Amino acid sequence: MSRLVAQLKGIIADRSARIGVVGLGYVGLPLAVEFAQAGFRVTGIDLDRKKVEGLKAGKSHVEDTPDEVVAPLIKKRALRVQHHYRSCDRFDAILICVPTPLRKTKDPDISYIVSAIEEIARDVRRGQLIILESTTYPGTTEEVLRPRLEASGLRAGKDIFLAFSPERVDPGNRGFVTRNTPKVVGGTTADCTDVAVHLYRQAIEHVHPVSSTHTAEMVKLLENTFRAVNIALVNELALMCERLGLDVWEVIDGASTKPFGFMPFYPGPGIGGHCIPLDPHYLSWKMKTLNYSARFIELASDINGMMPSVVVRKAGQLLNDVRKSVNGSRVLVLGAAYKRDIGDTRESPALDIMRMLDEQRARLAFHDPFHAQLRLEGGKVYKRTPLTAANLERTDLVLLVTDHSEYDYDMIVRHSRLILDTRNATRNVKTGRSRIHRL
Ligand code: SAJ
Repeated sequence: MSRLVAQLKGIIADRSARIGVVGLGYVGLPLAVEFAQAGFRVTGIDLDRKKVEGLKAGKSHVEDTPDEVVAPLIKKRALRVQHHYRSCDRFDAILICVPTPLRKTKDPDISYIVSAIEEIARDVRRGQLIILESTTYPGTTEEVLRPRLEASGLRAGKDIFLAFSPERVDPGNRGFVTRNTPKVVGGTTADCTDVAVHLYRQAIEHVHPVSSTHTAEMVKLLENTFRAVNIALVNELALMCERLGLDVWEVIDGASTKPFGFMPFYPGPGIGGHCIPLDPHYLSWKMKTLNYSARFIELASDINGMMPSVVVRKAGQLLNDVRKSVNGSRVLVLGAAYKRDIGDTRESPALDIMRMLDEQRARLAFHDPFHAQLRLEGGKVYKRTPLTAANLERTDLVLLVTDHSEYDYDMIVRHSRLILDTRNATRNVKTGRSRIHRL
């Protein structure tokens, strides 16, 4: 082991290592908190001054990392925050957790990674460990981060240490949090992997080393492509069952009795969030540069992407069956978030569904426990409609898009004339089944 590796591992072990976390969103803030709670002095960097000022006041902007966790760490200065990159050379380890969105063309947008690494490279010094956590295509760490760091003349694996470790934060998951979600780590060299694993092992229960940064980058893309493709499979199964006159939910429940070799996914109104709709496109984009077409990813994206239209088509059919048109009908959309029990509406299919219904001139209303109002892409703002028996009874079609646990589904069915349930959320409601239609 080189003297530098031994030295870095030493200050990690005795917690004297200073840690910088770049990006204080739903990934970076919980990560910064874990290392601060493990006894390190941690500095969070986020360019959003409002977030930084809020954190300085002990206020958290991340649902899963509440004020009562953040405030004491800020108070005892175990966690500091800043809205600039000044003096990054004081950190012994820097973890980069910035967004990796898609452009409108569904091409990767790694501009946040590039600006972060260019700021870090300005102050890079011998002995630093830099780890990228943002989901990206295989090769990003070696092709984008490494050259910018080595422009300093320092060599990765010799003078500095470079690794990739995919984030696995599942918003709203109370069972799996940063500390107890296994962490995959791959470095530019064996020494890079070694020091990165050593760092994570101070704050995370299970760390799984892999042989390279490319491998670690690909692990994450497999995880989320697996989900996107399997969700698309059951969405297509729903379309098949509709044509076969079968109940797709019953078919999936039947298949789920198989104790091995099967894992249930469920149809829905489409896919939302910051991971599943986006991450697989990082892989298909990379493969295009290698003249390979990632057909599963493209097909999954097409099928998942058409589900909002399927829902709107079905809503139109149901209204037509009771001699009503979408135009002028009162339609109440229940749930705006992309999945149950959280407020996040990023890429939410509910927004697409509302936009299409609005275009067809439905008399649209919405309810979501996490949102008092909603602004659609075109700028139209909807105030939340109270979820009362009276409002349900005056609605022509109730469209269940997000199956929040707090909804009283018996009450909803009891007072609704017509329901399109895209999540099978009313499966346990015994009465009024004739008013319920599902995907
Ligand atoms: N969805 C379906 N049918 C399913 C499962 C999901 O339509 O059977 C929809 C959801 O409603 C949502 C979208 O797909 O709109 C994505 O759902 P998700 O459960 O994958 O939730 P995410 O986006 O929060 O995914 C996160 C991911 N975590 C990370 O990327 C670190 C994912 O890898 C996790 O597996 C997932 O949480 C989880 O298990 O809950």
